[in-house]
Amino acid sequence: MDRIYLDSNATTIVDPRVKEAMEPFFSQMYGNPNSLHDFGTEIHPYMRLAMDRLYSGINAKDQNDIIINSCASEGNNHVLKGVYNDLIRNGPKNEIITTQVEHPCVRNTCAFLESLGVKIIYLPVNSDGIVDVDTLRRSIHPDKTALVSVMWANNETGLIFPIAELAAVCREKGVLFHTDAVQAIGKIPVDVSRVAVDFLTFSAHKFHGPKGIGGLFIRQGLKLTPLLHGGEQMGGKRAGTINVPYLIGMGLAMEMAVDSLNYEASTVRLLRDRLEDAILTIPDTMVVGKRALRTPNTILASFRGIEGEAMIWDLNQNGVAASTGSACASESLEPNPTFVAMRISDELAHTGIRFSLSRFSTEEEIDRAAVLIRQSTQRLRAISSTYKNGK
Ligand code: 7TS
Repeated sequence: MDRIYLDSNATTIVDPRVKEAMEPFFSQMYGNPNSLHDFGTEIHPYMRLAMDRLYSGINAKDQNDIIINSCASEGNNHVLKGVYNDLIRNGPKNEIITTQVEHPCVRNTCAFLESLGVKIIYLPVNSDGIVDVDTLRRSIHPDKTALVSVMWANNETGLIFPIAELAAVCREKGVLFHTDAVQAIGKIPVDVSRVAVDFLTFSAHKFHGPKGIGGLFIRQGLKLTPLLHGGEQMGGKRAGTINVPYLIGMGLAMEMAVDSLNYEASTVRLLRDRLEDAILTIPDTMVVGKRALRTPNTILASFRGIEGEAMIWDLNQNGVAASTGSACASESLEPNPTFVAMRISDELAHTGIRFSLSRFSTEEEIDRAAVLIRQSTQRLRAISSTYKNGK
């Protein structure tokens, strides 16, 4: 039986063309790009091409910076801890604003900064599951707020936040704005020339590139204390020998992700809607967030009487890979942050189950998954006392 992968918000298959493009940089062109001999310098044009692809992928001008790093968790840590060092520890401000539904690498870094005395404001979400622009506007204290950090699209629900408007409020109030765009790149257009973001993070493995490499966009002229001190790589902004094969892969993956945006918005969206329609024919089921407000590939569903973890286990037994939300939090049986923020945990199960597609998902897989999901709910409800008693 062929397995069905519906966990593309956790990670994606590396596109075979990306893998092929990386190949020569392991054992043929393996020099350190900082070396002065040919082994080092012959790599430069390939790196330049990869960087150009990253810049044009998010429509960034050359005067801005994209720091290559190991993952989005690193990029997010860099922004939060860098701003802490630059504006809070050594400066006049003492507050960071974020949301209740950020990925753990933002929320837990904020919790760490809180332990150092920083005031963190966790913005709630509205009944649509997104942050209101007015809520942010009311929460900013221009003399105290050092940074606002709001994700572009949510990893659990796919809900897209009004980043252009949120960034504009921050610009107007003179406050730095960061967005974690991990779940937006390759799914919806991301254009830093139109949106006033100061910092933006992304990660190659979410758009069919390799794991272990990401990028941090920094708007021209902004200073950010490095997270890693050491050599002069990345102009002194991030020490450590760059992972050349992965950078080459990430550049191509970015170009292909942007080229595939129409396909995502049409075909992937249709497949997602097909699966969602099928899921919604199962009794006592809900999907979080309006379709039009979500990235085209994501469904967070809740089935009354069924905890997400139980269903993941059951589906996995039957060849379907899904998740409750962030794999980074999957050891703990905590409710999804979105469930808590939207106060929906009491109505249905405590945890939802996320199905996330990609451009590699097929119609045959979706139709097979729909049947398997229905069967799974029937099996699990037959043994669920909360379902039987609650009815
Ligand atoms: N930010 C968001 C919004 C994410 O979804 C993830 C990974 C990260 C940051 C971390 O990225 P990394 O490059 O450090 O791996 N999210 C998930 C997820 O939803 N399920 O598994 C991983």
